[in-house]
Amino acid sequence: MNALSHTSKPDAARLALDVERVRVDFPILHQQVHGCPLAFLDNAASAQRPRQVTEAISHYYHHDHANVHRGVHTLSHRATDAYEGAREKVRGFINAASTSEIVFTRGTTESINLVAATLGQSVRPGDEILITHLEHHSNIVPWKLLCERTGAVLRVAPIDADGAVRLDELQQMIGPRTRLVAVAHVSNALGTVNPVKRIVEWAHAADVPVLLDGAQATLHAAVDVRELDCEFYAFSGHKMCGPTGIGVLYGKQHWLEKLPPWQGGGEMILSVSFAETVYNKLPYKFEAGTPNIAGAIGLGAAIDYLSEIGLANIAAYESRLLGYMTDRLAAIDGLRLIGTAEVKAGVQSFVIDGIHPHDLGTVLDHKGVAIRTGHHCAMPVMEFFGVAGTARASLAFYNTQSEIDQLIDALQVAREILS
Ligand code: C6P
Repeated sequence: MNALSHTSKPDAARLALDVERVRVDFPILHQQVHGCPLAFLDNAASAQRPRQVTEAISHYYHHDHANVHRGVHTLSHRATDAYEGAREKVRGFINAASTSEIVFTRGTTESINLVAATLGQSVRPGDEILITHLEHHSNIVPWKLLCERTGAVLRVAPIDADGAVRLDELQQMIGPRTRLVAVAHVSNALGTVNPVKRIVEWAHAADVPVLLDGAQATLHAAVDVRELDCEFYAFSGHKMCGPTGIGVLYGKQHWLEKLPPWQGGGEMILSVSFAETVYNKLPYKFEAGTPNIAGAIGLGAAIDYLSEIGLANIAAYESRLLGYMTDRLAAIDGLRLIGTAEVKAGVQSFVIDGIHPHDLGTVLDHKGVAIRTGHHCAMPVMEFFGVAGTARASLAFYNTQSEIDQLIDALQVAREILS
């Protein structure tokens, strides 16, 4: 059962994660910042890489690098095998039916733009794209651009004071003009986990496809695209212990087949003449140019790593850690939690009366604590809560309770200095 699901909880008796053992794999965590041990609590912006990922990348560059799908020589075969092997790992990780459904991109942003650009070619004036108020800019701006290009209308399902989507309203907004529902699986600013399976069911009842922005989901729990039944699922390697510059667009095969190609160039064609171009089969139709081979291999290594720890173990561990962090934050005088939905993953935003989040972030940095401050590329969320920005602590499975204690101690110091 999907651990980000609203219907099941992992079996606590089966779960175990030895955090001290895990931390050995992350050299970057073992350093001092401003004379204090680093407490890295900015994982929603980008998670850290274990040794296994960086070693897989350097092994590839030291032994196997060549261009893929192009050479008859040994190194090109090895590089192709490693690259396509990574695609198979991604397929297994999200339980897609076929590697044809796994398109490598630069990340979530590019994956969403790919769908907006290609699906957009058949969108007509008056058609509607439905998103929610808690989206990251990457799941807002491509749709706004599409609406400007086509005369379509962007509709936005509201959220409530806890930062949960108002589901009754969302369901009612799906109608005969809706061409796509595009929602975050997990909100980056609030940590809200959307009940995406239910949203997909509502959309499908009206024959509407669904794109899920999974940027903040894949590090925290198992994702099963066949169980979710979404048409598209977008995510980024760097948010799940893989490299930057690599990401994935999952698309159901018949949807990817009917979408036109996006970028043109080498690799995405079978034959080209000045009169006619025959496009390559899936997924290569959407992978123009030399791909990020090392990035894909690194992402494959990250998937191996996460799978070995076990996504159910990760979800259970993080859920306990998030509960501890939220309770301790809530006990601080003058601190307001932003994002208190019932089902959450890995993230807690907050503001402290009279203190600018950037000042807070700077004092925390001097205590070795890395958090993100600002609007988190989710300005409509900030506007809804009436704040210019928040401080946001975001967790990964290698964080510890003592790092959260360090955060709380640093916040107390910040309050004394800044209040
Ligand atoms: N959020 C954060 O600090 P890219 O940059 O393409 O890898 O991911 C974009 C993106 C899309 N959707 C969601 C829900 C996201 O959280 C992000 C990236 C980072 O919250 C950087 S702004």
